Amino acid sequence: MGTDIYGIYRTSLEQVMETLVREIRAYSEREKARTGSTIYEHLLYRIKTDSSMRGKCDRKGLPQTERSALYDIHDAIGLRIVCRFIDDIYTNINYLRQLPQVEVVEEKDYVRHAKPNGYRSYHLILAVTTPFTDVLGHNPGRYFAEIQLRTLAMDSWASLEHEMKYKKHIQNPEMISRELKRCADELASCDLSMQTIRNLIRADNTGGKS
Ligand code: 0O2
Repeated sequence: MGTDIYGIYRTSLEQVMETLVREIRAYSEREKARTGSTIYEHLLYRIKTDSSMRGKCDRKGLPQTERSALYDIHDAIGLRIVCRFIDDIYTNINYLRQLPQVEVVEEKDYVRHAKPNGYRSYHLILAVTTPFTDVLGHNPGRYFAEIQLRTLAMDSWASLEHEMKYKKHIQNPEMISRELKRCADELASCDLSMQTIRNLIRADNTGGKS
């Protein structure tokens, strides 16, 4: 067995991830108490495996070092917030932006600007300031985390598409890509309809009270 690419920083990585998870869960609990509904359906998180990180270093032409894994590559820590409605994605993002010790260093809005294959998701790269040393030897340190935010529909599509990408014996890849894109667009249309329905219900409820 080789050495762990994260070396002595693995425990710190885990602590940073656990802190983010705790903050996001606490926010969801507060929102539930305030509004009666949760702000996301699932919260998933992982440290990228040693072999997957080594593979990513190779693909990017980087040496398999701690510095590549923790400084040049930004998704050693990955969280996925799966929401029921599109608006909830942006509500969660606004919350993440105002967290102390957190800076958004990169973002990609594949929700409003889907990838050509139909992939939809909002990606944020956060730099988290920590009371412990980072791979550059700085203290306070900076650790990166990638947060992916998507709806349940976008998430189910991405899981299936990801699985199919690894099936090497697809007979008609052009047709499959076209069909996957069509499904992604149909699901996006459903997401918009569900959002509209929720807005209508909320407007009715507000109207009833005034
Ligand atoms: P894994 O194993 O899921 O972590 P970079 O992250 O810098 O290498 P890129 O492409 O600029 O590359 O980043 P981007 O677009 O933000 O995508 C990062 C992650 O989003 C990917 O991580 C996937 O998890 C997911 N993703 C992006 N595009 C697609 C897509 O078309 N289909 C699916 N199913 N997922 C996608 P990794 O590192 O590739 O893999």
